[in-house]
Amino acid sequence: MIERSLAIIKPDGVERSLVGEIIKRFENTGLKIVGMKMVWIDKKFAEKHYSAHKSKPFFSELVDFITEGPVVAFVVEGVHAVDNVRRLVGTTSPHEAAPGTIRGDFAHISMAYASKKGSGGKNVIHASGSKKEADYEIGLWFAKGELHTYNTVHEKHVF
Ligand code: FUP
Repeated sequence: MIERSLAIIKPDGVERSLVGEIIKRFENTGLKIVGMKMVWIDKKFAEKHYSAHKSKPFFSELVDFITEGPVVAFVVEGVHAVDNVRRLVGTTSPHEAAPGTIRGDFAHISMAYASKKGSGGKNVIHASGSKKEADYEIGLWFAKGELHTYNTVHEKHVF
C-alpha cells in the first residue's frame, strides 16, 4: 500500500513563487518527500517524460511549456501515494479543478483557452497518473541514489 509518486512544479508554479506553498500541502498530509531537485529540462527529456502524449495535437505546446523555465521535481512516499497526490493536485484543467486543490486554488484557465493562445495548459503542477506511470517517471527523473529512506518525527501518527 505504501507507494511513491512523482510531482513536478511546472515553470508557471516556479515563476509565480508557489514552490513553498505547494510543498507545504504535501507535507501537511504526512506524505514523505524522499527526493527533490530543481532542473531546467531540455526538449529531448521533455519528450521522454510526455512520451504517452506523442500523438496528441498539443504535444509540441506541452513540450515547449515544460521547457520554458526550471521546474521542481519531487518524489513523495505514503499510503496510496499516487491517488492521494492526484487528489491534492486536482483535475487536469484548472477551470474544472475543485477549490482546495492545487490546480483549483492557483489557476483557473481551461485547456481550450491555452490551445487558442498556442500554449500548453498552465496548470501549475504535474503528478503521476497511475502506479505504472509513477514507476516510469521516477526512474526517468531520479537516480536510485537521489531517493532517500528516513523516518519523519510524526511517522508514528500518520503511518
Ligand atoms: P495530467 O495527468 O492531469 O497532467 O493530464 P494529462 O496526462 O491528460 O495531460 C498532460 C498534460 O497535457 C497536462 F498537464 C495538460 C496538458 N494539456 C494541454 O496542454 N493541452 C490540452 O489540450 C490537453 C492537455
